[in-house]
Amino acid sequence: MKPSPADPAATFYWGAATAAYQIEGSPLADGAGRCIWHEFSHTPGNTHAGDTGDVACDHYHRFAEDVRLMRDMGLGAYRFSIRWPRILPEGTGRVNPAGLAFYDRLLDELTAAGIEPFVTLYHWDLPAALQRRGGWSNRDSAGWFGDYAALVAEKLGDRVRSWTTLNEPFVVAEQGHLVGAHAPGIRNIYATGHAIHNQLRAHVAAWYALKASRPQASVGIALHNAAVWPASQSEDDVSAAAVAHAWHNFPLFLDPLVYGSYPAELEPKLSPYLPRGYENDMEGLRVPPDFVGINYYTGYLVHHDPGQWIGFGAEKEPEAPRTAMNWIIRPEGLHAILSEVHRRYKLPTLFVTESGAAFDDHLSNGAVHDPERTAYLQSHVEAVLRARDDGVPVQGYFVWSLLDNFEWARGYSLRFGIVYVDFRTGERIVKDSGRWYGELARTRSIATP
Ligand code: IFM
Repeated sequence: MKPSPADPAATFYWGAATAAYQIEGSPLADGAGRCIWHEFSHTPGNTHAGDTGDVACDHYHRFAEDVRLMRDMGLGAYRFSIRWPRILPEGTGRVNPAGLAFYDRLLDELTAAGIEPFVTLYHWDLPAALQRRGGWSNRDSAGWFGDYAALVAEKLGDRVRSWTTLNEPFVVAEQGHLVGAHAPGIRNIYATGHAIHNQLRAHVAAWYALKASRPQASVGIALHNAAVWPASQSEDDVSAAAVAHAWHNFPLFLDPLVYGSYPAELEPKLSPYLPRGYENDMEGLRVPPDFVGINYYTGYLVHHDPGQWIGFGAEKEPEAPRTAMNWIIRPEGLHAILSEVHRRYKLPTLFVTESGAAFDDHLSNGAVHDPERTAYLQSHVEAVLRARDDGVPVQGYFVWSLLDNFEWARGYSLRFGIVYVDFRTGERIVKDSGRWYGELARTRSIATP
């Protein structure tokens, strides 16, 4: 069902999601600056087979074709991200008009196709120039991000109602600053704590900037989630699962934004690594978002593990069904996460901003038969609809991803798309799962109470 322009909340959005660095290619075209993923992926040894986002899906040149594809599939919404250094090559200061013009054309195409844009401001491509100044470890990062948000809102905000500030700030902090498997490739627990806290401050700065420029805008944040259950009912495993949940799921960011404090289960472990005097920021962080975006892929069992700094480990579960990412398939966890977000915060709107799976796809005779992905999507959509029936105000579902794309450190070795991309020619082929999802989007309209 197409959204009603008069009342964006009166419909349920069936959409698909992407991120700039993963699909656009041409990262330095027309005056754009380097981002941290450009530098990270060009550094030998950091990504599968040395893959980079230099070409990716060439969406930078094929965006009009991609919008037509979504329109023809019947999708009502598209979640994409803006690449900060396309617009501000050094991250602050000098504006690159050609970068703005690209997103302007994309928004025009979407508007003409009747597809609702859901814009994410930050999906991991920090301007490299800002990393040289300390990146998310620098307290000034909140101001840099707020200024960028204000610029985008002013220049592009006339066609955008729904803004996501940050995508998965937990993954930025953990994979980028603790594990070092993602850009900027840091392994420092203090940098991790600073990245968590400063991204929260940046989200709030952007929230105010967007509201100042576009008072009607709906502003939220998209958060990483993996459902966890204790491996046993022992006290140790139960409390390990509570810490795991607080650490990598929505509470790490929503507790500060809604209640002005870090989750109680976590704060004793986390506080030594947060910036000194972080307590003084907490009241200012209490700015409940208009919506929360739930990114959900997997769930697992947790046991107590004193050998880990955070005190938990994952059970092996050899029999559990998995995707090509080796992630366990647990649709019931999506229902559990949505239900708990609603119970704990009572925010007006939730979206599933990412949901999907990588499988080993093959193109044969011009078709991609991917029944596992269709089954995965079907079971997760059912979990969402059950949550809605229970009264959880979920307003949309975005498949990750529209296109096969650059899967970060895993490069092009994993395919998440509902549309197959031939990376030699750039050709797009709608997979069977894409046909199934398009049919759902065209025919399944859901009224909001
Ligand atoms: O590809 C990523 C995306 O950029 C963020 N969320 C998880 C996806 C699959 O790993």
